[in-house]
Amino acid sequence: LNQKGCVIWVTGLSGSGKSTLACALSRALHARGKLSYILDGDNCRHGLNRDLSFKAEDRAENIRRIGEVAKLFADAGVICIASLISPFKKERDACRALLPQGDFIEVYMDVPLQVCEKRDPKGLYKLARAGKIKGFTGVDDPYEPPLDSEIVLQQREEICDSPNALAEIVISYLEQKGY
Ligand code: GGZ
Repeated sequence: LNQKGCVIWVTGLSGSGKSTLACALSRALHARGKLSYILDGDNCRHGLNRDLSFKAEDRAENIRRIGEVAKLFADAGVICIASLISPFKKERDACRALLPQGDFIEVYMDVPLQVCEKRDPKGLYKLARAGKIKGFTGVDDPYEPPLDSEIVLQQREEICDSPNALAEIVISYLEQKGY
């Protein structure tokens, strides 16, 4: 395998485009002959993390486990794309600390809550506003924005940039860093 492993940690609110970016990025890497693997929070909650809820301590454990698994993939030389809300700075930083300097690349999907809420692809914000989901991130549960992400993908507009364009920003960063 002619590549160096790393973790691309995609954090942001529900509806900020984490999973979409992860897919576009994985495809763009594949086209360049690079092996990647996506660890998606929502998907992992059906298997590895099916015992975890959305209360703070379970979110912390969700982040921790995905961080540990991502490290294993990176050790194996894979570009591991972890996409989960990961609302807490402390847990994100703990995942960062598992990897050698430079091998943890945090990507912040910086999309205002109002934009995510307007997109509401799964209708979850609507349910949260109606009180049918309790403790929804951004509505009645916290999100601590990263202050020092390697990459910030800002989307101030409702009409989003194409996922491929965003993926290219990450690809450029990776190329520049020799991955
Ligand atoms: C936030 C929730 C909640 C609550 C269900 N809060 O955008 P989605 O729908 O498709 O993905 C979200 C997913 C969040 O799981 P994560 O593992 O990424 O979260 S965390 O890192 O905080 O552990 C959302 C859906 O699950 N979802 N209930 N209460 N998002």
